[in-house]
Amino acid sequence: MYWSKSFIPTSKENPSGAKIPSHQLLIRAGMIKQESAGIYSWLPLGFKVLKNIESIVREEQEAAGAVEILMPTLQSSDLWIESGRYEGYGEEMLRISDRHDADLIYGPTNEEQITEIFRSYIKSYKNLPLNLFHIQWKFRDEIRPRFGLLRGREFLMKDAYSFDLDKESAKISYFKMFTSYMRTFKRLGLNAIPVIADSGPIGGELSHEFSIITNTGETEIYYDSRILEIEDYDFDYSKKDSLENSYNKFTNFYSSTDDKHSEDLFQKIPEEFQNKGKAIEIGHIFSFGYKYSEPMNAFVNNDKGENIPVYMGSYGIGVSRLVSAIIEAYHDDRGILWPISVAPFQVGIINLGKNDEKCKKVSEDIYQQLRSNNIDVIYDDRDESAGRKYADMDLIGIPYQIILGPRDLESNKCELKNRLNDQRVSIDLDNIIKELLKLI
Ligand code: 5CA
Repeated sequence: MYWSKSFIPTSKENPSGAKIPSHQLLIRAGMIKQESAGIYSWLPLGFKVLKNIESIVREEQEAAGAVEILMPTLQSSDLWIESGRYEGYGEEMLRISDRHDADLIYGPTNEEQITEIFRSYIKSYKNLPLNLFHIQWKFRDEIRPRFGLLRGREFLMKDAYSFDLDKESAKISYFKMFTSYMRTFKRLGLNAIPVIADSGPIGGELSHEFSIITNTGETEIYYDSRILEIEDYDFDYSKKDSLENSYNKFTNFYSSTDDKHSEDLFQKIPEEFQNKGKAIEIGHIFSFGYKYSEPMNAFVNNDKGENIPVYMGSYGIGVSRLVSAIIEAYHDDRGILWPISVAPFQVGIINLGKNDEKCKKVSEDIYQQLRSNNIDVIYDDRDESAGRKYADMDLIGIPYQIILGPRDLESNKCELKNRLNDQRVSIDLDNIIKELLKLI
């Protein structure tokens, strides 16, 4: 992408009303634009990051055996009356009437809708287990939308729903999602902590939140810091033992949200590992059994011919919230430090000799070489000062930056800067692709 032909409205000013770094930086880097409270447009750079996160989430859901569908944003309120949640969900739910006075709601979550799909087609244990997911916009009329994408009203969620014959096999579905979440967050550059959680309006006995520690988090969690040292991402989805081992490794250490916290258990952790911190919840999983299948009549025949309700769970990841959460974890005073896996571009080219023909030619040449090697690159070809170009490239957080100036070119060299550690190395122009391919 040529910077001059893209649409990246960066700004030096901190937007008024944006209180936390991710919100400020998303606006300053020209990634999102607020349209009304908690509702945003996605500008090119923000949209690219959102899509990158979505791809990783999708790949890991599919690896764990979940199958993608797409449900509508608008749902019939009849379904919610059937499940018994229509009244209880309260003012967070946006209710709409169409021209025929039919009552609709803008989905804040999809348990009812998916149960309706399931019961329309599946009647036998032979089709179980099944896990269906979608990545779709949700609307929750939050009383206090704030912190940009962290607590929006319209937000993108990945939600998966599992269907099993009984509680025992539902455990395997839960382990699969639990472990796949750990892998997903690792790939996004995040050290997520699984935390025993309250199941709130979704319901059920077993529930975990996945949180990252940042000093701007909205909730507080208590945890054993040894949980952050576990490196176990090689489990085998086809083997129950392997999944259960991995699940146990993480859950054997104490961790809890505020409302489930037990000071007695916490005090049993050796003192040097006792930790408490502000956290952002990036995912939440639930096993709630028959809460929707019973009232909504989602029954299957078992191998004895008995008709029994299907055992369900649901598994959410805040895809748009993750854009902010990653920035909270990765930024400095100059801007964003994207992990390469989600960066809007992997490499940026800064041409410092805007009136120098040789600089222009070499920049263009390197740009084309990177593109033909499938490296995602942005070339800052604008008629701007060196200072502005450096500042903007750091603000938008491009991980590897190639800096081309007339002086370096005389000796056939350029600079390669690593945004994360700020190191700069001088590299022979002929080696630049080889070096980048090693890094990316
Ligand atoms: N149906 C279940 C799981 S599929 C569910 O709705 N779970 S949830 O309420 O916990 O939401 C799932 C994830 O969506 C949360 O972990 C969080 O990361 C994200 N999320 C929830 N509310 C918001 C919001 N207002 N703004 C941005 N992300 C949100």
